[in-house]
Amino acid sequence: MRDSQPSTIYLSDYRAPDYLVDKTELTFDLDPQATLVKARLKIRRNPAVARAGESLPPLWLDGVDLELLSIAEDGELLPAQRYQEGSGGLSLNVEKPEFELEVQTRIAPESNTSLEGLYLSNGMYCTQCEAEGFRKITFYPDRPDVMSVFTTTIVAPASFPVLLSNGNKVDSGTTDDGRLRITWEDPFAKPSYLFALVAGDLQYVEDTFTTCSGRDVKLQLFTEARNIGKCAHAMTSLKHSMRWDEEVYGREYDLDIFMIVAVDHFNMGAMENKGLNIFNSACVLASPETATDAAFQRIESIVAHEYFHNWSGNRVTCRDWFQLSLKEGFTVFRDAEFSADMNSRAVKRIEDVTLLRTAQFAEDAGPMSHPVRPDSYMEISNFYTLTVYEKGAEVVRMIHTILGAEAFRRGSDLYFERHDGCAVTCEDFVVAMEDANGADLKQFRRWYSQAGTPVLKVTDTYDPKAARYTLTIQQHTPDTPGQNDKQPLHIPVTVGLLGENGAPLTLDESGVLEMVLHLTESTQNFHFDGIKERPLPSLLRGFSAPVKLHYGYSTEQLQFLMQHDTDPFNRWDACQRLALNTLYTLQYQYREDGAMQVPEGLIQGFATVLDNASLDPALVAKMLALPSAQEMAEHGESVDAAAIVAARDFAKASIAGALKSRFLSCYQQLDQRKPYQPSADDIAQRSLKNTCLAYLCVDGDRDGLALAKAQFERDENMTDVAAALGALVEYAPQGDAVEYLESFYQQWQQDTQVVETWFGLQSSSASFGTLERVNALMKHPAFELKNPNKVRAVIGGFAMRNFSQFHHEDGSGYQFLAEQVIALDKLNPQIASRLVTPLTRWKRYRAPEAGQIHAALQHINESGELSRDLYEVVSKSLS
Ligand code: B3K
Ligand code: ZN
Repeated sequence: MRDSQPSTIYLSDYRAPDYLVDKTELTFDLDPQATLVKARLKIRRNPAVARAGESLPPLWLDGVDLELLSIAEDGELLPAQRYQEGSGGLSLNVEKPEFELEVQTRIAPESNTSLEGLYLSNGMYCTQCEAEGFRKITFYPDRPDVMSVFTTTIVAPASFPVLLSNGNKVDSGTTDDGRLRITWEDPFAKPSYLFALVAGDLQYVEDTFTTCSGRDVKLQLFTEARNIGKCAHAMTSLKHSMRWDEEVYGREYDLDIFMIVAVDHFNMGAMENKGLNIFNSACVLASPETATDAAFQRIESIVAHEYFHNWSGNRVTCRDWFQLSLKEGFTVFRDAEFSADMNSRAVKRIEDVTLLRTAQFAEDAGPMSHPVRPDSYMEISNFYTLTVYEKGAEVVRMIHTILGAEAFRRGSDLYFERHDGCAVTCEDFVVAMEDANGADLKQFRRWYSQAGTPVLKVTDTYDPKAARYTLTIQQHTPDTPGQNDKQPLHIPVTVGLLGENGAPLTLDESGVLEMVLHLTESTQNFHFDGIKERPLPSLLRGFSAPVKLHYGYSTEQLQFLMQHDTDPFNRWDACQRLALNTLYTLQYQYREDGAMQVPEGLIQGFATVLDNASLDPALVAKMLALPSAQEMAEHGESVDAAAIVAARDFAKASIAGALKSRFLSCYQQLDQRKPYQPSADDIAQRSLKNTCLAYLCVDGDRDGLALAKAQFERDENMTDVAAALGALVEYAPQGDAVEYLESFYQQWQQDTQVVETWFGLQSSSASFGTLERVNALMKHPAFELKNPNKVRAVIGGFAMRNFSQFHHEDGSGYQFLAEQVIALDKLNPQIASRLVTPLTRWKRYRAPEAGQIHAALQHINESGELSRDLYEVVSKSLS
């Protein structure tokens, strides 16, 4: 436990900066243990807060893990009494309103395992500064509302031929002692969190993009030589993103060069540093032989996300970190729409909603629950959450739904024009949307400040005489830590009505078949006139708001919607509801007397879906996938992990048995040999084919396993190979599984990304990924506790994607995770704090598990001094 509690920072305490930094000149003399950093800063009193005749306040410079070598003002070394070095920074007594400060510090990138600031990855120097990493590089007002023009000079031995930073290269040469020296200048003022530096022995691929105004932009993707063949997909994705942002948002790229660098050691997916994006290798490198379709699609969306930040994040940035969703929610919405345009819109929506329902709703209902714009934090790194990102994107999507596409574009144009070059707030975004359209989003703003997932209860009545159909919708948002008595929200509910023959009914005299209901009261009635028959409502189409919706659909009604709804998302949703209802029944039966039986309704429903040749195969694959155990745990109270596992296993086996011949013929029909393309159509076909394969292998079916073995050995592309290997690992006799895994490893041991896939397949396998095997994987020579991807694959795969083994009744999974979190916290607090998430949900579980999980959390809490990151999550979870 800590001696002193880390302090809490409040949004309400925000003050504009006392000083501005007009110019920042940095010089790095790179060395693994003793990098010298010289920072020359042109500083002036912020006129917005200055008062006539005032005495000048001290200047605060953030600084962490820095060795201060010297500090000078206007060329004169400062005496010790002019400044005080304290924990987290340095305070300088200021004597004039404008001056130049020169600070020299020494840092040790090689010892930096937090992967924040300047660090080494496979011998390559790289940086990660968001949110507060720049203070680990030099003393600086490390806050996003201080925007400065940066010039960066890098000096390094000749064994580091590639030296990169933001902006344009303006000078290069060699020093007297033969080292390389390169200077970069970024003409756009930016906050320190967007600073980046890379130095290494790297190769690159290059392309050109001609912008809408006819400027040529050089595009370069840097990676270690062994990965140079894996860059094509990211480059194509980048060009698609650049064109899309011009066409859909009117946003043109601004510098003459755009660079991406792939790095193996990275805490998250990627980072949008101005002109020099740095990516986790797994989120940028791909080839058909080594990457799955899911990886191809992830790369496309992350490349787009980081590129889109150039406007939503960099040109217009956040005033303070409470406003994080201003850039992240908006940019996630932008990248989701891009992916929807490039691939299947319905499938993209289904994937995003699944993530929201499984993980964001759980966050909203857990101890770390916070609004899209949090009010307080101890450690900002803990607030890069699904709530800020995914729910934040839903909030932007709802504005889009409420205003309509054209009005939304007017709003975004005004937002970019009004705030270009500024650090602003979520409120500024909403005001721009209102001002551009004369709209009123007063009540809507509550989405930014109220935490928790709203629950909608819908009932209906039909009056045949008056031909009037009425929907009554009630809303309620549950209390969350620190927030009680929520006010009603403005919730857009998109609806359609289906007639008895399945055809859509017109909803008003204008003949529309779908409309947005604006729910603003706690309880509200919506009337539809001229309705000649009792309709079946299709509610919350496209998941028009991030809420839980209850309407008493019968099994027959859900089957009807699965067949007839014109909204593909709601077809899938009807199928999910049917599956969830079934799984709850099975869970109940399992607890009662263990005798389970899958109702005919679900099997019939699945059969109809498989037989419907007109459906997109990717949508069919999604419909056939049972809700995950994690999602079931999220929907339930007093969660019984064993019952969830038993219910899912039983349902899977029953469906597999009943529909075996259908799965087989569908598999055979789709198993066409053709060269790999990551196109939407081909991805859709492979996803349905491999869904069928997984069902065919359930319970070790010999015919199914033979198909999987053949597919594995054909070795055509990683999507098919990994799907086949996954099925074999799960269902083949364990001795065989070990052999397949070994031959796979022999083939791919040199490829970092494939080895990560190999780790993840094992640790997340319900039958194969026992704690014993996971412990063995952690001793494998390819495992590295200092590499977040390996940690996520092995420990994360087990704790977050292997429900049955992690929740083993002896509690060993929880103890294991606690030990790993304690060890990781000493190396990389951000990763430790993420990984502890499954333990924070202890209150949802029933008695034995809840106690065991709580004990594991207590153990972490008592293990010694925790990082601020981990302390915040653990202490909030225990309280
Ligand atoms: N902005 C970065 C995230 C930085 C996370 C720092 N802990 C990536 C992104 O959202 O685009
Ligand atoms: Zn982002």
